Amino acid sequence: MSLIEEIRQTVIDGQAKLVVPKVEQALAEGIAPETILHDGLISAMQEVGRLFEEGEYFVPEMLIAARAMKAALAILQPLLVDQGVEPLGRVVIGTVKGDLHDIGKSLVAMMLEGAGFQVVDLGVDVAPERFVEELQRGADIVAMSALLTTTMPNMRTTIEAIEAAGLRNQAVILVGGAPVTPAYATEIGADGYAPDASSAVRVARQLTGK
Ligand code: B1M
Repeated sequence: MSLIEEIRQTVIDGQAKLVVPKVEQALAEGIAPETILHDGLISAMQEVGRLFEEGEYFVPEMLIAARAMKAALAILQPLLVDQGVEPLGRVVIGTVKGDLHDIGKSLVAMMLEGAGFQVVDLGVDVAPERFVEELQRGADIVAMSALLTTTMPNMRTTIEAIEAAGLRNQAVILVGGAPVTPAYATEIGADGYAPDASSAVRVARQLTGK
């Protein structure tokens, strides 16, 4: 088994303590952080999702796999995020109300930061009023993530709350997350959609002209 495959398997098995030295070893061997991220970590979470769908994994297994993924991400973060760049704009990001999935959202936040945006991460289960409150402090982009078909409608509710507060023209709205589609983004009145964290940077730059 290659080192990347070992990292992937360690995340699937939820062994947070084992994954950390393996990621450090991979970096020491000169494997690119992006390769570790995509082929090791993200690929592992896809497999965890498949095991959950097939009834082999339950919520506790998903949770410990997520912990292992986060432990590994903490090592990669400084390498994926450039330091000391002049901010391209301010982004307010969060996972919408009712949704506790934070890994994808945190990756998007990390990549945007890496590209030079100033990022305010509101966390998970973010109520529409919290997005509005933070937008009132000034932002160029409101970025929303949803991983559940049941919480996707809260993106629309948040956009409606932003409109009701008279702030719709202050910032562009970017949405994403596994169940979200470009058609859904258009339907709810978002300005942009991105399927993954690196596209989120591209779309954010396009939307803000940076
Ligand atoms: Co949950 N879960 N989960 N879960 N979970 C999914 C999402 C699911 C697809 C699993 C499955 O059935 N195959 C399924 C959703 C089904 C659906 O709605 N269609 C599901 C379910 C059902 C649930 C519960 C309801 C289970 C239950 O309790 N019965 C429950 C809900 C809790 C809640 O939120 N209220 C639940 C709970 C959990 C845990 C807490 C145990 C844990 C999350 C821990 C954590 O985040 N701290 C968890 C996990 C780990 C998953 C899976 C396995 C992995 C998610 C993940 O981290 N992926 C997931 C299955 C899967 O995704 N294959 C699953 C890795 C991450 C890098 O990818 O988040 O997709 P992702 O982000 C990507 C893109 O989507 C995109 O870029 C990211 C990076 O490339 N992206 C954006 C994301 N946000 C973006 C925003 C953007 C742009 C791009 O712009 C702003």
